Amino acid sequence: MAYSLPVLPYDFSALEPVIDTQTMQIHHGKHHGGYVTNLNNAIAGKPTLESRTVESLIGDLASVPDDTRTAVRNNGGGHANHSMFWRIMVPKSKGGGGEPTGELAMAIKSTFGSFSDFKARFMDAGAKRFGSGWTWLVLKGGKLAIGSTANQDNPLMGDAIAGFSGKPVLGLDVWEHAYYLKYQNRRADYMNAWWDVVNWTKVAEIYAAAK
Ligand code: MN3
Repeated sequence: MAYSLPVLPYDFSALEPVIDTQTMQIHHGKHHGGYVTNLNNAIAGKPTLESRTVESLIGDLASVPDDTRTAVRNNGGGHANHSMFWRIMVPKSKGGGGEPTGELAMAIKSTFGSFSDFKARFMDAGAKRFGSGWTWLVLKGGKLAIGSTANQDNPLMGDAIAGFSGKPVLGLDVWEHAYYLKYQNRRADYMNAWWDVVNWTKVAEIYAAAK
């Protein structure tokens, strides 16, 4: 199998009370697991696709054969998005939450005015995403930008496909499957609570690598 489900870097219960244990189990095992299985099935027997990174696949969907492209878009996007999502979170007791420091903090301040202005804009993009999707902080042309995508689209897919582009620095899953068991229809409450488990150390690493 070309792709595999990454092991979570913490226990299923570690992000309580922000994200409940059952949501983590279903989200990781069933949802992300399903994207991995379906991606592998879609590209099985196509060695030129199987040998590529998922970022390379979704970043160049035009190179994927017509009969496979939609499956790679949805499931490759799902695999890439969730692989990042797990990594950029950490339990509050192990350093989650707070504010970024260093270069990333300076870039956020110079782009959005303040950390709280950045958070408000990021959550506004998530609130306005109708149905299922993601809200993103990306690096584009050397600058930070906020936007959202539908379904499992990723900014690496480009504007023509995803409607928003850039290198992802931070992504928040706003599909109902990410929050419904605990928050029901209250997406805003989920987004507000989520900041307590953001791993800014990891996000700063991703930002540095994107630059
Ligand atoms: Mn999800």
